[in-house]
Amino acid sequence: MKFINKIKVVVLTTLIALFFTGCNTTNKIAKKKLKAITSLKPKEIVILLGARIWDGVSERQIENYRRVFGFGDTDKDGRHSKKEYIENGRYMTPQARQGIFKASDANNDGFVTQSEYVENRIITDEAKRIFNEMDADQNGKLTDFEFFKAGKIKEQNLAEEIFLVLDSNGNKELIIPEYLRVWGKWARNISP
Ligand SMILES: [Ca+2]
Ligand SMILES: [Ca+2]
Ligand SMILES: [Ca+2]
Repeated sequence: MKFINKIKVVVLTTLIALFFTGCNTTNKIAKKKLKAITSLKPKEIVILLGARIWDGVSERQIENYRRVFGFGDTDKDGRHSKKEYIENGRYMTPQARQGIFKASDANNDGFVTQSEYVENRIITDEAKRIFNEMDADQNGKLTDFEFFKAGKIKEQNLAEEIFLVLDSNGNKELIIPEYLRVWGKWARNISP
């Protein structure tokens, strides 16, 4: 019995050691690969990809976003609660609304104010438009080939690194929610 326990401990220790070695190796690879991208501020990356954020949106469009915000703010306190937006929302799935709510709530206080909402709409609507421009076959998936072919980033190393970071699950193609998770942070000048 004691012998078995000893073996268990040895196996466990080895597994833990292997796990940490694995993590270290991954970190080293990530650091080694990401060289060109580290010379840029997060926001500079989306600008290279064509983002203009506040400069790319008309006063009329902003007004429209504010109006849409107002429809969801049923108690008119100037912010969306989780109940107002996630539970009582009508567009998309509750899961999608939860993701959007979390991304919009920039200061993480559990409410989305009108300005947080408007900023998120500006960032994501523009990001989706840029995604669709690059998605040459219009199938809703942006492959690494399509991304490079779009030619927004001239420097190949940098283009590869940007794609690598956007492609969270490493399958060499991006879908909109995956792409927006990273883009949303970059556009707010936060490292993903
Ligand atoms: Ca409200
Ligand atoms: Ca908030
Ligand atoms: Ca495609």
